[in-house]
Amino acid sequence: MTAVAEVPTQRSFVLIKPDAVRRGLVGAVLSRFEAKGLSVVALSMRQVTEELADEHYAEHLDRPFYPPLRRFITSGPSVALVLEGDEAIEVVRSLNGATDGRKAAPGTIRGDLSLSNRENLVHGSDSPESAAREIALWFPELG
Ligand code: IDP
Repeated sequence: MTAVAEVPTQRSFVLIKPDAVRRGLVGAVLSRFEAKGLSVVALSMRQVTEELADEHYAEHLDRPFYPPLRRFITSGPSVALVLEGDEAIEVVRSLNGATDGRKAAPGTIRGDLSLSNRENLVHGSDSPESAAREIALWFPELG
């Protein structure tokens, strides 16, 4: 009998960023994830503090783009989510599109709705390890 590869059910941490809230795109962004078949496990509107920004983006603290990124991510409320589904981490990344909205493929959230490398509407965990770290940071009650 041929072994069938298991498709892992995963959880991804997603942040709908302040530009999306300001532009009235929370519903449009969330709809894409729901329409794909991902389930909302947790959802919370948050004003990101500088401390939370530094923890969330710990790997980027020394990058030249970090100070303006921190100003942006703390510039207004965001919507934090945990989404669950088959291969949710990669599925979310592919729905989000490339980091730079100008280069992101049409059909992706960033490709259709963003013209910016910084104000790119949405964050999604980039690996199972990042997802576990980010979910514990943002939603410790899920642990
Ligand atoms: P990702 O969000 O697509 O995973 P990362 O490289 O993890 O991309 O960068 C985190 C965030 O930092 C990006 O989503 C974007 O908002 C911002 N960022 C990344 N690179 C640049 C840059 O070169 N200029 C300005 N902002 C950037």
